[in-house]
Amino acid sequence: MTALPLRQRSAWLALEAHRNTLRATNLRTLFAEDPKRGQRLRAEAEGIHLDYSKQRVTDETVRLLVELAKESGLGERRDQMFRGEHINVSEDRAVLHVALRMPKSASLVVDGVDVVDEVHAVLDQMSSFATRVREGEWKGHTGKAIRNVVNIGIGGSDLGPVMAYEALRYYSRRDLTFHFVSNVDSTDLVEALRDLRADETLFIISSKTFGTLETLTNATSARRWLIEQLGDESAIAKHFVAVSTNAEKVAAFGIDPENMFVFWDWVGGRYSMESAIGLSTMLAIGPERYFELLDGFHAMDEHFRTAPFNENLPVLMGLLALWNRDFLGSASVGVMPYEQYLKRLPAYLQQLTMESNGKHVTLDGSTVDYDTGALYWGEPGTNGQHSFYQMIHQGTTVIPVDLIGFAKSLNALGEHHDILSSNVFAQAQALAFGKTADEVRAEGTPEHVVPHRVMEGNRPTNVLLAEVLTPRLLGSLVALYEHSVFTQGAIWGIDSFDQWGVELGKVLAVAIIPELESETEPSLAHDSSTNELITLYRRLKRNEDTHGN
Ligand code: G6Q
Repeated sequence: MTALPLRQRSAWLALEAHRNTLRATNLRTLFAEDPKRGQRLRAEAEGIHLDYSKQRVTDETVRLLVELAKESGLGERRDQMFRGEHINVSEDRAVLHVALRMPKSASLVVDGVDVVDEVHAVLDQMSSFATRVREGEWKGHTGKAIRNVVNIGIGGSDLGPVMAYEALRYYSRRDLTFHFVSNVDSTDLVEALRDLRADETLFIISSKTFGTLETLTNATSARRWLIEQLGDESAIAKHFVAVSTNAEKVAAFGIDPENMFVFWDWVGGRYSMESAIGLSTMLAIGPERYFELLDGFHAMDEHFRTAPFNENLPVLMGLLALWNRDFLGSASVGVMPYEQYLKRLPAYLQQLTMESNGKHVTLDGSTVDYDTGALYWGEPGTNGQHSFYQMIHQGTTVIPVDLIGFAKSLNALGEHHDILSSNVFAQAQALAFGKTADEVRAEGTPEHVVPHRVMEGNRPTNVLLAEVLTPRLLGSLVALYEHSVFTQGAIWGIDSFDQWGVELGKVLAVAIIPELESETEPSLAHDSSTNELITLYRRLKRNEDTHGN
């Protein structure tokens, strides 16, 4: 049965009417009228506790949102993903990152091939390679063990590895150093290599297509650096490995297919951190811990696949995000991990959410008449509190926030952790309940300052709380956000797995490169602004005095 257009579905219409009645109340009143609200509006899965009682919802909102998910065919679409159907319609591909974390004993046959067998064959290859490097058995060209690992990749081939490395640093080998080079800005590569010895350095060239200009440019310069340092082209064999779906291009680059770790076109770049793209993560934390990470992902996948929607953590998170976006008009979401090791999580989630759901047409190509993906951004707490939280508390735009906390620190030190965690709870409290003029006055505030100190409150938060950051927990947390994104995309009826806007960027610059490089003045046929900018750039580039050296 095809669902009606989104805004004509009965649950959508009911949610619009319901939203209008909710406008008359606020979180202060909702909590005052319902002392058990905080006990009830919560959910848990795989050790991640979600308190959504400080969202601007009631039981009725949640009931209607769950209705909307059902009416939109979320369950069927989820099952299609798990069956390996080509739900990425614009690229005609299956979407099977869930297969990357299935246990060896599982089986998923797609187009006649058991993809779980293929996944585990690569995991075995990665494990044996990682063990050899970690044990010092893999020798570099001059017979030295590897001490430095440099991952070269961009977008999905960088953000996952760097986020996971930072997140799991506590569990990583400290006698190995890890560097992540993504930007085609030469400074990124030059600074990463500055203090490294080539004979102890391993490069992982991570690129699904092996055709990405930034990555190939960095990889080519890294290869030149290595050959210059070691004086021998054959050194590449011991110092370069590739992670890709494209064996021909890897071979053409000069990397032995023996040193290649494959993945498949059914793994999207931003969903690839636990494919062979995670090789740097496995080198850092070792195969055993890497499998714990996969187990965490898989456990959340199973929860998403089987739990009823009203107890399903990713479904609830997705529905709340959709509620804030489409019914309360919030265009932006802040993600604030109160865990230093998760400092790159906001950047990772930014790609996951915005590249997946920043779409303007539905699966059949019709233009949407509702808002899709929000802007995601964030910083680790409590640093954000001393800068942009001002706007979250008192700005004219309501910004829902996910606050992510842990009950234990991996580096317990005096009272640091309780101070940190108190901020999670206090921020959620202040955002929800604010401060009235009377409360401000009661603090002895002079009358002319009172309006400035009033906080209107009623600002929604999710609080996600877990015991401690482990590889398993990280897997579950990332899968939680992945499936929340899926839930939203399924209701919006968009393709959350293509990225034509990103593809555009890959070709646009290529036309301009020769115009910047050309020795002779090129004839420019762009718009007048682009022509002027290119001409100015060429003039400034010729002006040797502007370097300051
Ligand atoms: C991810 C995107 C994009 C991609 C990069 C790198 O979903 O498609 O971020 O990961 O453009 O692409 P390659 O891995 O092919 O180099």
